[in-house]
Amino acid sequence: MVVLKLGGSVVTDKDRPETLDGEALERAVDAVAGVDSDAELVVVHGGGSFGHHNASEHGVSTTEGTHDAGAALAIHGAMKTLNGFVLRRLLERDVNAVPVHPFSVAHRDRTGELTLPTGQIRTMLEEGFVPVLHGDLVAHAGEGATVVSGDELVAGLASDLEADRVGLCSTVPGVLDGDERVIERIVAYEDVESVLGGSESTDVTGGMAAKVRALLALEASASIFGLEDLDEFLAGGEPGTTVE
Ligand code: IP8
Repeated sequence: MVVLKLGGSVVTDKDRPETLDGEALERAVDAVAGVDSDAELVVVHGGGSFGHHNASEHGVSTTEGTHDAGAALAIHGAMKTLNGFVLRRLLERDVNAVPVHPFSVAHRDRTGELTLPTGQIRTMLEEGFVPVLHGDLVAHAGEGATVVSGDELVAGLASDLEADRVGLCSTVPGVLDGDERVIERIVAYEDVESVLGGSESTDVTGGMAAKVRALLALEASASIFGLEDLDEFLAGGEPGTTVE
């Protein structure tokens, strides 16, 4: 089973609110459409220019929540709009894609720990669907609703569904060293601490340091790569940086 995250900044135009990067999105869905229809694949996409500006407008982050239903609807609605665009393009290419909206199923406890049920996703996979999740809001005990990033969903899905492989399709070709070269393999955070920063550096919003730490904690082998390498990853290759 493969979990693939399409970065929000890959498939949207991050500089313009609620605008797709049409060409990049087409390229990404073409690659997904090339996957053998028997293969089990879960897709998660981020927000990019959808969701993030609504969230910051309303002062909502992964830790600061809102109790205002209007704000919640604006943020969740933006993410659902993007999810609709992604799904439509996948369906146009005969990918059996169906939506899963985390706001309806997941929650955080008072410590911020995420619970994401996956029985429905497992059943969708068994029935031949490709579940497509997205960064979203989640109900958060004591906070109202807070943001859950696509990266956090990927980590939860990969361990719960015992994924064999995890791919993060990003705007960069991998984790870069000080000379902008792709680091091929990371087995411990200390390997990259000098380029990504110490473990005390604050990075709750999905920067590269947070991604690497989350991927190191997984059983599955994970790859971080750019859009040009998505076909290779989906064909079983290990482009970009492998985190194991
Ligand atoms: O782009 C963000 O998801 P991400 C979701 O994966 C919202 O961090 C609602 C801003």
